[in-house]
Amino acid sequence: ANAPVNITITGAAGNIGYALLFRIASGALLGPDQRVNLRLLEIPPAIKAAEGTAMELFDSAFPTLGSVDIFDDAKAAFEGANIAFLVGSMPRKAGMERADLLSANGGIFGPQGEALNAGAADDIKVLVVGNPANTNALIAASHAPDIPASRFTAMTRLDHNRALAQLATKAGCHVTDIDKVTVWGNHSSTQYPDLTHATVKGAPVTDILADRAWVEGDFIPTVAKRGAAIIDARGASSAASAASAAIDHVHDWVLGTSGSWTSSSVMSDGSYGVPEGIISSFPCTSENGEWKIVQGLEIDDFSRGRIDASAAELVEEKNTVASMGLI
Ligand code: NAX
Repeated sequence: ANAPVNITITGAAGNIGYALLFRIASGALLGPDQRVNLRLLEIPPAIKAAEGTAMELFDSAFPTLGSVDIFDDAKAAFEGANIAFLVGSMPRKAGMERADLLSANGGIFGPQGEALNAGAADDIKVLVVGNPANTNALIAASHAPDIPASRFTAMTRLDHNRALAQLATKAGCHVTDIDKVTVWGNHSSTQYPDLTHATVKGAPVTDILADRAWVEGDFIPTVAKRGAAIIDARGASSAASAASAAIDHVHDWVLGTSGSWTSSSVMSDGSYGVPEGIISSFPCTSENGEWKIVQGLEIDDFSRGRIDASAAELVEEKNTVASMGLI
């Protein structure tokens, strides 16, 4: 069998962590033949809860689970990590100023970037889930000069999956019939879920795209505001669907997208006029463990405006954290 893969999960005792750990341990991430060692990073008040989760992982007797270790120190938690899910963060709370939000996250993702730089394995792949995910990923990347920036990604796969589900309902098909959906930009309300190139069973969705009232008045806002709708319905934020999307993201990154594309927030190289040096969502394929931005897509005027607006928000976030000395 292959050597076990070391996977560090921050915020492991939180809601998403609880859903994510069991999926990883059960083999959903890397398949039934790959053993995984879990390294859980939490803050001291949540260590006891993490220990409880570790007891349940132990009790599940998963054939693919190697070990479970718990840490409250980032340097120790990232030592030897091949994959890191950065889930724990300081998301925006009611009444919180933007500057306070970004500085609190700088205090988390700066040191975590340094710890990854110091001790992670050479093939480290990082997925940032904790919000504001794209800018948190940028902060971590900027504190890890020895790790290629392409290894730091942020999660827009949940938005992508939400877009697939909405389109499948509209088109009366299954999500597996759909291809070439893209989420562009920031994991925020400015994100642009784009159906311009989408196909159902290989055919373009021309009629659906012509229904601008549905695309602009229903589809885009439903996808972009789905997080709030879930909170409204459940009384708690998306957890299992977020964990599932995190699994999809890393699964496809490691094992490849085989012919199809997905949405991943990666370091911009200037493709599609998105400024270099921000971590923005693009249509991406993965081969041999490397994301590649799909090239050559035609961008119409409507898409241009939406992509530019979301990229502008990311540039503004970048400028704010730069002015605070966080990157
Ligand atoms: P919870 O509050 O349930 O869990 C967060 C956990 O992180 C807590 O156990 C906390 O102790 C831990 N934590 C805080 N600071 C830490 C640090 N410095 N090191 C290690 N652990 C730390 O939140 P949950 O519902 O699990 O959501 C986690 C994050 O995902 C939030 O930031 C949330 O906004 C974000 N989301 C991102 C999504 C995306 O699509 N990118 C969607 C779902 C979710 O909203």
